Amino acid sequence: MASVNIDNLNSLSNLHPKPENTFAYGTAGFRMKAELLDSVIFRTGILASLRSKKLDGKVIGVMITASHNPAADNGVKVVDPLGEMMEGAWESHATALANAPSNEHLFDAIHTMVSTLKIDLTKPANVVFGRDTRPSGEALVAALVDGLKVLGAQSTDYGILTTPQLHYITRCLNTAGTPEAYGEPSAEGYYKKLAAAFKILVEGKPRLSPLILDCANGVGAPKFKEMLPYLGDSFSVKIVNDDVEDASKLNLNTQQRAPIGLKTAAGERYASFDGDADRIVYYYQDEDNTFKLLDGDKIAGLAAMYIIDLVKSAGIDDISVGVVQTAYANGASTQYLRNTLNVPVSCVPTGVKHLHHEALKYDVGVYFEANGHGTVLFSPSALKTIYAAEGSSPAQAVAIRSLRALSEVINQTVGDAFSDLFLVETILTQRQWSPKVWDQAYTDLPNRLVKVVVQDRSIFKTVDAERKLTEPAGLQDAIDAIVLKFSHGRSFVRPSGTEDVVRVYAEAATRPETDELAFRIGGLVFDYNSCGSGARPREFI
Ligand code: 16G
Ligand code: MG
Repeated sequence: MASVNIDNLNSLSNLHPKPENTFAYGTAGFRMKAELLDSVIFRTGILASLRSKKLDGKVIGVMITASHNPAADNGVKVVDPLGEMMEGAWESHATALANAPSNEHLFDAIHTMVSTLKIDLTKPANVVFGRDTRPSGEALVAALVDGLKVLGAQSTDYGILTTPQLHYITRCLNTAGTPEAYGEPSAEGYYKKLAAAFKILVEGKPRLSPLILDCANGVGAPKFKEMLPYLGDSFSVKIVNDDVEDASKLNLNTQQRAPIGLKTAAGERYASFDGDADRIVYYYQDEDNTFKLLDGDKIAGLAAMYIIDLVKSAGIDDISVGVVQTAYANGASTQYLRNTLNVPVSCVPTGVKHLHHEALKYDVGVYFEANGHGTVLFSPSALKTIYAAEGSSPAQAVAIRSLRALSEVINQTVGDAFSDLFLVETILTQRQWSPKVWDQAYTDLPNRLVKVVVQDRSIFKTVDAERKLTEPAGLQDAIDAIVLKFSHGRSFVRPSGTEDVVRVYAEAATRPETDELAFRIGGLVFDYNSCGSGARPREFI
């Protein structure tokens, strides 16, 4: 069996020494202070090469970004050939390579992978990569390029991109020349595809007022501007928070209110991207000056409502629509989906990969996390039906054309803030709805998130899509006993996958009850077997 050239590995690896830290490939890849990432990214280059060789030379994507984290952080994620997140089973291999304490251990870790996974090292390796606007990105790309040299991968640097653009390009490259060809593998190809579909979707409808779009001073700003010429007069937008030169401004947004420095006014429509443009939320200001958030749950409800209608109008009756949420979905949204729209709703653990996987089970699977990560997946058989349908009336033909365009405007690889924006804008334009009308579908129950700093979050074990704790023993019963006392009360506790904390979610009929519930459960967790760390937060009851 071929082996890795050890001298080549040693000389390259010596340029990227591993610090003492321990690394873990988690829900969103490796993510931490940028200065700690050099060796991790170098080794991710090796991992991506091995993944490509394992998949017979298929193109693997690597994205350097830390999404919504502060500018001083960075991170890296590996993208599988069809643009999905890397297969879960490989996360432990990524972690093993990242933690090998010396060059010799790294050599051994590579060979362990080669033998256990039966990787043929003589196969070609093809990798493409991109990065967001973080200043640390350039040096980290250099580390990645060195990593790619270890196994002689062919690679292409796509420069600065949004995360979903890199997912799109990866899929395009792997499907080129097949019946599933996904588009031209470039940012330009991406703009053309989305813009052409959006133009079809809003054809003949009066334009809405301009959308005020906050780009969090991240990569979404330059990329959305790049797209504008392709949209022509089909869409009008005013971009704010587009300063990518001053890194300190990246992701200054705060939760559940308008971004700092943005003065909102009644009658306007707003949206915010996160730092790598794979998440979006909408909002508006009510006449009585209250800030109203239209989150991922609201987008899922809007999308499901519209798609169900469109399928009906198209005269297609054998396509089932389903929605996937997490435990964080507002209880009122789940009720609306189940009871008003009559769609099946599944609940899965937090993290895009879980939602994506579940959504594949439906003909048309709408998935969104409340925090704005999400998309709509059309199964191959649904697409076949949609493309074969002819319609027996002009109205049916229009609906069929819209369904086809919808499947093009929505990124099928991963949640994408740009596509989700065009999805929402399509529906609002078709219906001529203001955000307020959209918001009237249902009223959110008040909800509250509380972080509890604990000594060891790994002692918290959940089941039932993170809605119930099995450990520490007895804690779930204590939570249930408190929740019972609150009207429309619901609360769950789960360890974070990205931070050293345990998160408490609570909702109840009124704001004061919600706050009380959240802080009571927070206090309960903090005190339980003395789990809490540091001073007991004063707001805990
Ligand atoms: C990651 C996930 C996101 C999830 C969040 C939860 C991806 C691409 N991102 O950012 O979907 O909502 O983690 O964080 O999967 P938590 O475990 O700290 O609550
Ligand atoms: Mg993101």
